[in-house]
Amino acid sequence: MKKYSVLLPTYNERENLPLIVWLLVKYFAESKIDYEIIVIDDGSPDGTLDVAKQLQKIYGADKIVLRPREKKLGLGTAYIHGIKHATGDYIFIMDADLSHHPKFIAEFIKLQQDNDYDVVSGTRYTGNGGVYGWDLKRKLVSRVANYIAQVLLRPNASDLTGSFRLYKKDVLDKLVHSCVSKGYVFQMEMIIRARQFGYTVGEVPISFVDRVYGESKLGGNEVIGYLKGLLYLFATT
Ligand SMILES: Nc1nc2c(ncn2[C@@H]2O[C@H](COP(=O)(O)OP(=O)(O)OP(=O)(O)O)[C@@H](O)[C@H]2O)c(=O)[nH]1
Ligand SMILES: [Mg+2]
Repeated sequence: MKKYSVLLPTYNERENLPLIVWLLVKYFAESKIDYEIIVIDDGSPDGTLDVAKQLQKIYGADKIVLRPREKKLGLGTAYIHGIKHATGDYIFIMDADLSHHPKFIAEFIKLQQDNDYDVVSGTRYTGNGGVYGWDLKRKLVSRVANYIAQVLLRPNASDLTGSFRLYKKDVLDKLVHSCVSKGYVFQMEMIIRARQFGYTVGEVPISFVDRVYGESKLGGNEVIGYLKGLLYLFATT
């Protein structure tokens, strides 16, 4: 039987974590799929880690695996840290803030199995995919970020900055270690590198819903970091 690991990076997600974990457990249990959920908390000041410990008591240490770090070290390295301990054959990466709904997991798994894809990427920008709850400015930032990357890098994937994806374990391993970026641009670099290495990428339309609880971490610094990373990739790939 195949096992799926879900990597959940968290920073100040104490309200969201119990809900996302409950939904994941429900889905995997109903589908009779073997799984583990790896929570990578970066020293959240809101006490997310304490919540995660409670969840571990409820669902068991084999299902909820805690891989905390001392402080906020960024998403890119959080994934590297998380997969070091992953025991699944396949790895889901998703946000812990409920923007990514576990109901789409079945479609990821099916598409991967039917085509033996190396990567399946959730996309907001084709088919039934979409974004809900963002204001115009935020939508524009996302669209423009995606568009510039499309023009410069021609990656053959419709949603480059999305972060709801399924990988074969060895593929993810190779990709994260070949990526140089640390911040938001990381997700885009992963897809670019996947193409570079000749991995196959499938896409599942997803609806992305803006977070209800907690605060956004997207600020001017992230936007500048993204543009820098993009130009770097443009110049080097
Ligand atoms: N471990 C860890 N997790 C992080 C870090 N930064 C963000 N996260 C988590 O990564 C996921 C995505 O971050 P978000 O802040 O939701 O980013 P976003 O979806 O682009 O923006 P908003 O939803 O508007 O905040 C969430 O689960 C965050 O809690 C970090 O430095 N370390
Ligand atoms: Mg979010």
